[in-house]
Amino acid sequence: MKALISNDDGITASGILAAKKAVDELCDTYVVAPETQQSGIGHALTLYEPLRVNEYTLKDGSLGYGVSGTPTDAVTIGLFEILSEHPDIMISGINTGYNLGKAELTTSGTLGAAIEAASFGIPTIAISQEVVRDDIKFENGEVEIDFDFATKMLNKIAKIVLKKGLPEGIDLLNVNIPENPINEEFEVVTLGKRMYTPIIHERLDPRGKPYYWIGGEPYDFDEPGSDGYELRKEHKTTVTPLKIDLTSDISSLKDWLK
Ligand SMILES: [Mn+2]
Repeated sequence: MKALISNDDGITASGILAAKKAVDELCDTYVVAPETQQSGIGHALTLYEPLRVNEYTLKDGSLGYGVSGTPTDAVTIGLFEILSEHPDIMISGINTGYNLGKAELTTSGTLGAAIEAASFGIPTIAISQEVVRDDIKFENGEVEIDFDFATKMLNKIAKIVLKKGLPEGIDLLNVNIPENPINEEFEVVTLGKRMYTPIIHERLDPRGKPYYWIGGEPYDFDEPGSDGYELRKEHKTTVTPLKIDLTSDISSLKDWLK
């Protein structure tokens, strides 16, 4: 069996090796990921620049492919240039920092890569590790994070996906790993409300003109049963079933148009 592994933190990030380690015993693994930090890039596709693919020796000595673009670019090149056939599973992550709630999933590059693979019918897992320390979330390369528990949980759920595929109507899974887990179970949860209140930082450039930097403050805990609550407050490993089809209620729109 084959696994395609990508991420949005870049090919040199520690989390991608942790994902590879989780499925190395189960599959032939192919690591194809952006060369640079792409967090927040969502499902963007590069159409106006050429893309380069460079070979990297990963820290476990294996070969990886770094793509000079977005997570979606990396998955596209992985699927149609590097692999000769579709993989049995695709994994995006392990992201440094959680990916929670309705609003953030479309800006997340981790989810962008996952959605791209899932759109071809490949059973896909997006997986993210909660980190309480904000300063290391957007670091390139190696970060001081213990991914051992995340690797263990990913191995567990990947085995099920490889054996059974995903249930009918579910295109991909969004998994979040707590920093201080209380057990080794998966808690099935809904997407909660948005996780951050946007904050605009205005500063002045050396010529006195303002520039802006988007940041965010996390909301308080969400409702029980939602991903934000169960991960952040209850310290559970959460999994949300997702589908790509965003179509809403056809009949109510038809009525509304009358
Ligand atoms: Mn990221």
